[in-house]
This record gives sequence, C-alpha cells and structure tokens, in this order.
Amino acid sequence: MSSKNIKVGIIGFGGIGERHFLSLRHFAPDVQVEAVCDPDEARLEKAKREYQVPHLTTSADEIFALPLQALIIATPNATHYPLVKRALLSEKHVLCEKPFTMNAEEAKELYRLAKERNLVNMVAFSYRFVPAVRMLRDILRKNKLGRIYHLRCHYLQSWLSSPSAPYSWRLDVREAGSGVLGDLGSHVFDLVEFLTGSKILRVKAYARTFVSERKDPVSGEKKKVTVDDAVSVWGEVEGGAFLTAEMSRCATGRGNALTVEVNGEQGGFLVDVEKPQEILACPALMTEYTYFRSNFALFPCPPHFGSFDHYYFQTEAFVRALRGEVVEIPSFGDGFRNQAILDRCIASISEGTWQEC
Ligand code: SOE
Repeated sequence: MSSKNIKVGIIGFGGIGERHFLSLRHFAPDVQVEAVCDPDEARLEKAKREYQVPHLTTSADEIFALPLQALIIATPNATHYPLVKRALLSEKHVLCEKPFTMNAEEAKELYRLAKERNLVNMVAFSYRFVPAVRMLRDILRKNKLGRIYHLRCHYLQSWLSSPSAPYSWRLDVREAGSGVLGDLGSHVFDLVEFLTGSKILRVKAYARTFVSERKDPVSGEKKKVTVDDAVSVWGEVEGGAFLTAEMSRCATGRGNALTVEVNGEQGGFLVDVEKPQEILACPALMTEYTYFRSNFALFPCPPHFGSFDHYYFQTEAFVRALRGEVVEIPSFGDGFRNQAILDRCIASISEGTWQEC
C-alpha cells in the first residue's frame, strides 16, 4: 500500500485521539485522516473547524461504511473489544489504545483474528518509543548488566489528587476495567517485559481508592468511584529480578512521572520519560549515577507536544507497518500478554494472594 492510498479513521477524539491525529498530520501528511467518530459534537466541530477532516460522525456504523484501510481506536476501554473486532472482521488494520481490553479472553480473540487475517495490529504502548527507553533496552538485551537484582518502576500523576477533580468514565469500573492499574500500570508492565525480554512470573498487588465519590461535570451529581487511585505491585521476573512498581493518579506534585530503574551486578540505569533523551547510568565500578544523553535523534516536534514527542515515533512505526515494511511494533500479542498480567493483578488485589502470570 503506498502511503498516498492510506485512508485512516479515528474513533474517539478526546485528548489522546487528537494527539494521534496531530502526530499523523505532522509525521505522515500524505496519510489521509478521512473520518473522525465521537459522541461529542463539540469535538467533531473542532475536527471540522481546526483540522478540516472530511467525514465527521457520532455513529460507528458510518465509519465502518467508509472505504478506510485503517482505524485508530481511542475510546473508553470497554469499547475496544467490540470496535476492534468489527474493524478486523471488516479487514481493517488497527492501532488501539491501552489498556487493550477488559480481560485476557477478549484480548486473545482479537490477537487471533488479526493474525488469521494478517492485518497490522498495534497497541499504543507509546513509551516503547521514547529514545532513552530504546537505549536502555539495547543495553539490557546485550546483557551488559549481568544479573539483574531490582526493577523499580514508578508511574505517578496528580490529576486526581484534588477531591474536586471531576468524575469521568475513567473512574467507572464498567467502562475502564480498572483505574490506575490499567491506565498507567499497563505501560509499566509492558516496559518491564519489553526492556528485559523476560517475563513477569508472578505478582502481588495492593490498591487504594482515596476519593470514593466525585462530581459529574455535566449533571453535577455525586458519583461513586469504582476503580483504584493507587496500586503497588511486587513481582518476580524471569532470572530472579525483584520488581517493585508504584502507580498513582493522586501523586500530588507529579506530572507524567514514569521512571524505570534497573540495578544489576554490573551497573545500574534509570530512565525518566519526562527527560526522554537522557539516561542515568552507573557503570560497574562507580557508586553513583552520571547522566548520558541518548544518541537517538528526536524528530522536530511542535512545542505543544511537550513530553509526548515519542508519539511521533509511535506514529512512524504504525505508518511504516501500514506501508508493508517490517517494523517491530507492540502487537495484539503484546496486548494479550499485558492484559493477562493486569487480570492477575486484579485477582491479587481482590484475593490478597500472589498470582502466577
Ligand atoms: C492519563 O492518565 C494518560 O493520558 C494515560 O491514559 C496515557 O496512557 C499516558 O500516556 C498519559 O496519561
């Protein structure tokens, strides 16, 4: 498929869907975003006025009736499975947001359908595309650290710290599946396995909801929060590494603080996605970290992308896969694996036990 012929639709045009759009427009202006679907008329109006998208609709049926080759799905989590399934059954390539599905059974089926049809299938584990993450992965895959003792991850945000932060679908277990666990933990578990090439063998998770009711911004009604605000996970990784992961959306003072630290017998490394081109490194005989700049160049990005520049690399990978190039992308197989780990964490939280992954 030459990129001139690639017609893409985006379902879900909230912040993330719009970011995919901007990324495509900036990186692959010859790929046409033909249609946008969202239940919110104001978002469609923006897609028309600011971005001149030709087809705008509130109905998924209309999107599926258009001659599109690929869909980007950035809707609430519970809708991923039916939308992705429909897309695959109508022979469309798909990039789907994370967490991939509501449970591993759904994920497995989507993985199978995509494989059988040989369609491009990608889950938006966007942090795989951060330059410093790539650099750390090369180091770990070459086994430069010897035995790994610790994998220490944080993914901390603060947008739910205030009790007056509004209610949204992300706080409803029926729509989101889980709270910070799936939203941010999905990235963490993906990075652990992507970076090390090793599996998380077992997990023990502990969760808290700090604010149990929040005001609906439209109706003004108080609504019950049915998901976790914070989760801590212990895990054991193949080879014996000790995983500790903390995820919170009530981490007052933190913006989008995703860090992965690896302590091995031959040295230590730390990446922080808010500093996407830097890596803290402690080679074997030193006792303290020093900064290194990664040697991966970033694309020139519009300033408003801030620490989300890695979206361009993600978009690049998706578009290259659509063009038929062989490119390593986080697949539905990775989404299935990730969902299985999330399911085990949910079981661990409710049963208070260690769970095999
Ligand atoms: C909100 O917590 C959010 O937008 C996540 O859903 C994204 O996956 C993450 O990259 C940034 O924060």
